[in-house]
Amino acid sequence: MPRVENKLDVAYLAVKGGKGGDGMVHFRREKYVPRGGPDGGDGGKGGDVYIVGDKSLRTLAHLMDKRFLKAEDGKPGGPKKMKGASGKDLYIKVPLGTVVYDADTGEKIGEVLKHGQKILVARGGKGGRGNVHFKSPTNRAPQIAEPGEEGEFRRIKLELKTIADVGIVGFPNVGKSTLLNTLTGAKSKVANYEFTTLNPYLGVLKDDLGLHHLVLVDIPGLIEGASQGRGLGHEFLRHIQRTRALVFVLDPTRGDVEEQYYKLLEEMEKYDPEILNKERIIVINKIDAYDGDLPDEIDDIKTIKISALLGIGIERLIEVLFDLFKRLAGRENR
Ligand SMILES: Nc1nc2c(ncn2[C@@H]2O[C@H](COP(=O)(O)OP(=O)(O)OP(=O)(O)O)[C@@H](O)[C@H]2O)c(=O)[nH]1
Ligand SMILES: [Mg+2]
Repeated sequence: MPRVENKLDVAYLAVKGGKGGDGMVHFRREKYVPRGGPDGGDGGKGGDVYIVGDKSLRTLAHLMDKRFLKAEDGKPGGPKKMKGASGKDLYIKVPLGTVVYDADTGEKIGEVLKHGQKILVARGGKGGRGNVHFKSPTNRAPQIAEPGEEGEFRRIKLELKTIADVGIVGFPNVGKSTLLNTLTGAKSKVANYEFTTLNPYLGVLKDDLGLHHLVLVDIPGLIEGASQGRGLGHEFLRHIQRTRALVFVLDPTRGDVEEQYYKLLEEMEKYDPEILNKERIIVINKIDAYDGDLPDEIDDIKTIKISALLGIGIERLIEVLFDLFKRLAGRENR
């Protein structure tokens, strides 16, 4: 399957280091010394461009409208051998988990894993030397100085690594782990009590021919108040952010399924409204254990009724999952 690039997960930027300041052509001016020697100073160095990790960011959305970013130029040299000031470095903040590539060569430049970690992406130009450096026995009044060097130019691609294509979300004990296992043959622990799963668990779903695959992650159960940190809520919600699409697992034996869905959405929205931009699939599980009516649609999304335990409706779910990702890939390739 072509890699699906969620718009918030990839950004392309052109960056340029600041130009070095020009060296100066200047001669000493003193009273009674009509022709002083050269004293033109060096230009300052242009600023560098860095990518820097910021733990408060979750996406690259703040860079989507940026095309070209440049660090400050160095200042020119001055008289009396005065060196020009260096241009200020430019720091481009990105969320942790961002991988930086050279967009032209595809070469990986680095990966931002820690808050405050810096990766140099474009060096500023050196300042030019002033004419004070060009004096020689044969040329006591050099009219030459070096111009500042151009800053380095580079096109870069920033990519926020996701932990999985699909996150499986729902309240505790609704069958999320059972579903992951049924879909992928993973061995996430299943038990009839809440909070069986305490860490995200990954599984890989392959299509019939084994050509395409999707990585699914079983996320520990969310509860009301998760957005305020209840039940390790923040930890779990952070994993949800690092997925491209969500499968909501609703359990009719637990109560009204629409209510469950909207409560889950509410917790996600309170934590990070951008989670709601992810594609959603709604699954109603445990239909083998429930006799009542079930909605065919919730929030304008067709529900898929399944029994993760008995394998009912799973084929349909797999089709919907692959269709979704083909659609996303098509949109990205346009
Ligand atoms: N009848 C029935 N029971 C199911 C189905 N799917 C899961 N269960 C049962 O529901 C219980 C909870 O299943 P899990 O897969 O551990 O649920 P979970 O959502 O991962 O739970 P936590 O990790 O605690 O949030 C287990 O006893 C499962 O056997 C189903 O389709 N039908
Ligand atoms: Mg579980």
